Amino acid sequence: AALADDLEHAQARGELHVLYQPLVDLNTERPIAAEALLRWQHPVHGLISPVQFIPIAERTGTINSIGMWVLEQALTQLDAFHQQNPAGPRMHISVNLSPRQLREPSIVHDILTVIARAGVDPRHLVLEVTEAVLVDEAGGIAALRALREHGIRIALDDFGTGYSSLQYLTRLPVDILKIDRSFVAELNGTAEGTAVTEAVIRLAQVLHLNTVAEGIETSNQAAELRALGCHTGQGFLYAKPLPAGEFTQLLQPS
Ligand code: G
Ligand code: G
Ligand code: NA
Ligand code: MN
Repeated sequence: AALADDLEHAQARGELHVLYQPLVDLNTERPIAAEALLRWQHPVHGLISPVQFIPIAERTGTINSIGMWVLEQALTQLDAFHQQNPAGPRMHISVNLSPRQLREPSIVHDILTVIARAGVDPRHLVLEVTEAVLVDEAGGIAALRALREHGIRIALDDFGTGYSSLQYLTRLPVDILKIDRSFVAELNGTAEGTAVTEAVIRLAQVLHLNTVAEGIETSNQAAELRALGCHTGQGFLYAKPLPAGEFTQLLQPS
C-alpha cells in the first residue's frame, strides 16, 4: 500500500522519467524509431522497474494519468529529435498502452488531444499493446480501431507469449508484431531455435503486418533475423534504453 501511495505522487514530485530505446533498420543499423520506456526513481527505494510498479498503477488507476504523461513526454521528445536533426530520417515513436487505459471511455479523445497539442503527425505514433487487451476487452478493440482510423499504428507487444489463439489476428486492428525476446534468444542457427521466430515472420507476411524483433543481443541473431525477412529490431546489441540527450547523439550522421 505504501508504494501505491508513493506512486500517486511520483509524477508531481518529478520522480518519473522516460528513457528511449532505438528501433533500428536491421540492414543499415540506423535508428528509425524510439520506444518510450518509463522509469521511477523512488527517493528511498531507488530505481524501481516498471515490471514492479506498472501492475500497481494498473490496479489503482494511476496508470491513466501516468500513461498520458508518458505519451506527452514522448511526443514532445519526438518533435525535439526532429528539430535537433532536421536533415535526418523522420523518426517514429512507440508508447506502451496498458489494458486499463484502453478501458477509459475517453481514451481516444484523450490521445488525440495530446497528439494535437504536441503538433505531431499521428502517423508517427505507434501504440504498443499486449495480447491481453485484444482478447478480453471488447471496448479496447473499438478504441484501437478508432485510433487506427486517425493514422496511429498498433503493435502487438511480446507476441507469442500470450494464451490467445492465432485466429484473432486476422480480424484485429494490428499493424506490427513484436517478436518477443524469449524467441530471439533461442536463435542459434538450428532449425529448432529458429522455428518460432520464422513462423511469426511468415504469419506476419501473409497478413501484411510488419515485424519488430525484440531483445537482439548478438550479431548472429541479427543476421538470422535479416535472413528470415525481419527488417526492424531493438536490443542491447544496438543500444539500451537511453536518456533523450544520449539518444539524440545516436541520430547524428556517423
Ligand atoms: O524498460 P523495461 O524492460 O524495464 O520495461 C519492462 C516492462 O514495462 C515492459 O513490458 C514495458 O512494456 C513496460 N513499460 C515500460 N514503460 C511503460 C509505460 O510507459 N507504460 C506501460 N503501460 N508499460 C510500460
Ligand atoms: O515488454 P517490452 O518489450 O516493452 O519490454 C521492453 C524491455 O526489454 C525494456 O525494459 C528493455 O530494457 C528490455 N530490453 C531491451 N532490449 C533488451 C535486450 O537486448 N535484452 C534484454 N534482456 N532486455 C532488453
Ligand atoms: Na513495449
Ligand atoms: Mn516490447
